Amino acid sequence: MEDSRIGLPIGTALDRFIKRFQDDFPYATGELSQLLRDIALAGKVVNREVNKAGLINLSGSIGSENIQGEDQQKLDVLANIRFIRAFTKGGEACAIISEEDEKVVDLHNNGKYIIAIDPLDGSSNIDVNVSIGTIFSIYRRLSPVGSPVSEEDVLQPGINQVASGYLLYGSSTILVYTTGKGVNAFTYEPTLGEYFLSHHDLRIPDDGKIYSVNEASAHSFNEPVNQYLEYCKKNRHTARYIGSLVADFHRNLLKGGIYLYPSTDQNPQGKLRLMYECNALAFVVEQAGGKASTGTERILEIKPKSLHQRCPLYIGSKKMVDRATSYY
Ligand code: AHM
Ligand code: MG
Repeated sequence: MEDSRIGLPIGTALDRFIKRFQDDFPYATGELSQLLRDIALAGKVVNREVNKAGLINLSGSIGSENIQGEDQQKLDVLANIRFIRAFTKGGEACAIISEEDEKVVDLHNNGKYIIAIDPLDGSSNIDVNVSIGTIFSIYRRLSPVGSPVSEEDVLQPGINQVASGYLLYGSSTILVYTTGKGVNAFTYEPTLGEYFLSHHDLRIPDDGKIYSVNEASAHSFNEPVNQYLEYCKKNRHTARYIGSLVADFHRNLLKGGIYLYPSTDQNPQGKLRLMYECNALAFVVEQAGGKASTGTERILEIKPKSLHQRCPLYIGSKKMVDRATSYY
């Protein structure tokens, strides 16, 4: 099956695809391509560890807590190490913002890119064989190479992303990313150790019937959210909630749907993190024709004030996000 628009067939290996489109990237020096390769490679390593987690007793808590006060799972820590190692060796990134690290990881090199990453999202699902994922954003540094990495470099709004995406370790492992020219997905073939183009120029359906929200918190949702949930029920929508953002998002991307994590009494700003969860998926969904909002504001336009800032998230099919936010 040859895709006439890009001249590359479904089944093209990731590396070949990246090479073919390298010149389309902003600045096109090959470093962004290399970063994507680094992410894909570290993703293979994490995929291997995720797959054997039950076997070698890697899963479960190690008793320490990360800076959000959440239980840190062993695989969270491992995934963080794998990705940071890949970026350190690669040399294209100068700084990393990670869910697992309180401060910016400054690599003290001449790299031009800043990475924001949630190395293993949905980690409470590891022990029960449910899909989990890695979420990443890539920014260009604003200060000149050679100078220290500045706060400006690190706290950039999502609209500045040059690439973003995620790896979903699910029934199969898939890498989905955008460099601002549509969204492509590559399914991992473990026996060959290679990713192949499986979804070219992904478009999220404009409308859908699936809504994904942790409704156990409905008592503390604000009125507009509950009004929208009422609408979903009256209009025979379908509730689907895995509890792994990447997995819920990916299903909705393919089938049409909306994912909501509004503010709650426990998490007044919402639970999800702007810099390494919301922005990356917001860039992907917009590139696929969907929308991402806090309820009142476009996610990609928020100017971050801190590394681990949270925000409410409404993300998915355009018409569903428009309807959900219309109650505000
Ligand atoms: P994590 O980064 O600690 O894994 O938390 C983020 C996860 C998302 O993947 C998921 O959608 C959400 O938290 C589930 O939260 P809740 O259990 O409150 O419904
Ligand atoms: Mg997370």
